[in-house]
Amino acid sequence: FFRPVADVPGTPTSQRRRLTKVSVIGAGNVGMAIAQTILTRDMADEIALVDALPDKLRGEMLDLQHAAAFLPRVRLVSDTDMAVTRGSDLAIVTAGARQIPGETRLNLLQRNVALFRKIVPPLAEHSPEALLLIVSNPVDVLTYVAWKLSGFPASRVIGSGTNLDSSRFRFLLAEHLQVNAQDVQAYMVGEHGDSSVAIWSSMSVAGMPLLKSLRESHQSFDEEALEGIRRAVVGCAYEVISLKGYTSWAIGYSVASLAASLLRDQHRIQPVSILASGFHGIPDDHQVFLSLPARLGRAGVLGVAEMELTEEEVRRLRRSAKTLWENCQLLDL
Ligand code: 6V0
Repeated sequence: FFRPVADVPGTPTSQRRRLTKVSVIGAGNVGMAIAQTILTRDMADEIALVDALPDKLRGEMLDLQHAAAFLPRVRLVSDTDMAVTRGSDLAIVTAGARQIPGETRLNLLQRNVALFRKIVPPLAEHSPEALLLIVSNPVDVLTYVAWKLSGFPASRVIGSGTNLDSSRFRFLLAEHLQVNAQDVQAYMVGEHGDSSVAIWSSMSVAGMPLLKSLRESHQSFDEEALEGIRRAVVGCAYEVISLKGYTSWAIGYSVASLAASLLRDQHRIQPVSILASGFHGIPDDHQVFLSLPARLGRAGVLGVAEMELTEEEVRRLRRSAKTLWENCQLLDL
C-alpha cells in the first residue's frame, strides 16, 4: 500500500517507546465504562478485555472497535482466556456477581472470593510486574484477597476504594455551596460503602477550611447535618442501583482517573484501598485493606498522607478496620 522509503532508518530499538497495556477483567457495565473512559483518554496502546461470556465479550470489543475512526489508535483484543492479558502494565478486575438491590456489599463476598481464585493467580502469572487495581465488591476485602492470591507486594495491589465515595461527597458539597466539585477538597476514607468515614476536619474550598467558615457564618452545619450528608453519600449508590440496576459512569471515570495517576506517574493523592496496618492505630497484625489518601505513581502506592483526624474520625476508621478484618479472617486463603 505504501512504498518503503529506502534511506530513512527505522527507529533504533533503544529509542522505541515501551507500549502501555491495560487489561480489564469483566466486560460488564463497570468494566466497559472503565475501558471506554481509558480509551477516550488515550492512556493505553493496547486494551485487553476478558469475560466469561464469549459472545457478549466479542460484541463489546467490536462495538468499541467500530469507533476507531473517532478515537486514538488503540489495539483492542479480547478473549475468555486470561493469556490475552500477558504483559499488562495495569490489570483492572471488575468481574463479579453484581450487587442485587438491597444487598449489602459484604453479602457478595463469598460468591466473589470463589471467582477471584479463578482470576487472580493466572493474571499474576501472565503479568508478574503489573499493578492490580480491584473494583469488584466488596472491594476492600477483595483487594486483600487479590493481594494474598497474587503474591504481589502490597504497593502493587490497590482497591478503587473510596475514590468514588469521595467524588460523590465532593459533588454533594459542591452542589450545596454552588461551586465546582474540583475546587472542593474532601475525603471519605475507610470502607467503601456503608461504614465509610467522612473527614470533616480537613474539608476545604479554594484552600479555606470549610467547617470553620460554615460555623463562623452560622450556617446550620451541626453534627446531625454532617451525618445527613455522609448518609446521602452512602445512599447514592443504592439509589442509582434501584433506579437503573447498576452504577457505571462515575465508577468508570473514577477508575480511569486512578489509571492515569498510576500509568503516568502523576503522584496524585487519591483515597484508595491499601494495606492500612499501622496507620491511625490500626494494629500491625491486622492486614486489612481500606482507603486512605495515597500518593499514586508508576510503582503503585508511593506513600500515604498522614492526615490529622479527630478522635471521632479515628474511632470510626478503627471500627471500619475491625469489621473488615473480621471479614478477612472468615476467608480460607
Ligand atoms: P456485571 O455487569 O454483571 O459484570 C460482571 C461481569 O463479570 C459479567 O460480564 C460476567 O460475565 C463477568 N464474569 C463473571 N465471571 C467471570 C470470570 N470468571 N472471568 C471473567 N469475567 C467474569 O456487573 P457490574 O459491571 O455492574 O459490576 C461489576 C462489579 O463491580 C460488581 O462486583 C460491583 O459490585 C462492582 N462495583 C464496584 C464499585 C466500586 O466503587 N468499587 C462501583 C460499582 C460496581
